[in-house]
Amino acid sequence: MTTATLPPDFRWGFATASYQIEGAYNEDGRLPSIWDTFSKTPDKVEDGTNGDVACDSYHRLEEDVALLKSYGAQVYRFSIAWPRVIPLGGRNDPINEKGLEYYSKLVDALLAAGIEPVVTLYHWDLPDELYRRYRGPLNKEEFVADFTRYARVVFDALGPRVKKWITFNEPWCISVLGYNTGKHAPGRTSDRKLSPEGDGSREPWIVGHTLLVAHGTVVDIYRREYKEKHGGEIGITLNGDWAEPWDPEDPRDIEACTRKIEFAISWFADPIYHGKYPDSMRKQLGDRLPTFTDEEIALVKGSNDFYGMNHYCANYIRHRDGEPAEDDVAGNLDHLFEDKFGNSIGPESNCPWLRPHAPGFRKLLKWLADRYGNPKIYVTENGTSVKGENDMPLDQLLDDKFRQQYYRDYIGALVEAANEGVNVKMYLAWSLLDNFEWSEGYQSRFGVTFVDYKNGQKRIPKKSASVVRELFEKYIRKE
Ligand code: GBH
Repeated sequence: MTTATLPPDFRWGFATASYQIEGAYNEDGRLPSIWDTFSKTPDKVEDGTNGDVACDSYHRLEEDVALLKSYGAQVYRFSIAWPRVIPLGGRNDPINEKGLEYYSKLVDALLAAGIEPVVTLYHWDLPDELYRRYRGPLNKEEFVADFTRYARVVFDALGPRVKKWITFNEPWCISVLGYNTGKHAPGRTSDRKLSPEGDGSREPWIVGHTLLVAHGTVVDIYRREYKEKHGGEIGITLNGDWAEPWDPEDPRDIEACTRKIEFAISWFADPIYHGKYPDSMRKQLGDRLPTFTDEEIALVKGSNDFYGMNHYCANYIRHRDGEPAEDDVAGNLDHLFEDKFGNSIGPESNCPWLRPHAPGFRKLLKWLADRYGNPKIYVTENGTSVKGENDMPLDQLLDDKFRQQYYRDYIGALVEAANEGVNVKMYLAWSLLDNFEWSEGYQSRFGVTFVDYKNGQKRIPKKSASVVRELFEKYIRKE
């Protein structure tokens, strides 16, 4: 057991996202997002489900806040559904006061319960109309202008009460899953069996660029017009997992590990902290990777008050020989679960991509601190699904030993990183509730709370909820 501790100002809690929990897909003026459309397209979601009802959180605001309070959470991260607030999405389209009211009530209820809200502006539910009009972030000028107006509307409505803002959740996922593999909305890819439109070799880089410029633009507005009077801070959340070399003796695999993290994380973090895209990406992608104008990079560089970190797992990485494929987004390498000697990176979860490997969390925190000048880090997501959880008898499901161990190991690794000087100040477990797990539907559960979808979305705490609490009560110093 580690003896290291976390500073008294460290905060912890839970995270969710609008489309994954809210339901009420057509109520009080909400119009479809690209996820409504995508999930209702045959074969896009594994179990054929969607977010029409999800956890019904739109109708269970008080219940969810009470649940958070009962868990001892200090912070709750949720996202705002743009199509609730501006149903058509655009800068000249009407604002839906009813939509804003829901979030306003949620913020009030959290504050009354002594829980700090952390608000994500965009967790993937783009108004469908903006996709129809101009293909969303593929159109930089339109998207930046519309996102900017949306952000202002939200800052005006919630600003003084909300002190922590996240512009985008995981621009990598938005770009790559939405515009290269097509596994997420809007499902664009070069594979014509999957999508009638799309160019996976160009579009993800354009989309990523748009998201960076939109982030930088909104941060600039926040800092100039809101920061002083609202006293808050703003950043972006990036996903990124750890990489271990397949052959620890092969310098090409070691280099591939760095490249893998650069393609996943530094794609966005380098422009924000260093003012340029990574050399490894420029080298592989040439002019398919856009360039920043002077004006753009002035907005993007230095645009994080904190680094939002989503982290789940690790892979062994093996370099590939030869030229990368045109639509390669990973840096010409393979992601593996076993190394050269047959060692496994970690046990199976319920997600084909997720195998816990807690030492990678400490290593990645350190890597980020070293590369980006020890920024203030908020861990905005970390958690796991459990293999077969959906089919377990309830008592076994509620005593979620695999998830409890995951949190012990990962929160332990976080504490070690903090002890080594990494400036990490917040930790949010993913997720408060079992919820709509995107293209995996409801088969994979990430909650510390069981949601009984067959029984009116009834919530029942899993044991991991109290484990997370006990860990932070043990680790956070009192003074
Ligand atoms: C997060 O993404 C999301 O922010 C959250 O909404 C989600 O519920 C949570 O994770 C759990 O999944 O199989 O090749 O398509 C985590 C980062 C990166 C994890 C992409 C899944 C899929 C790779 N994600 N990855 S692939």
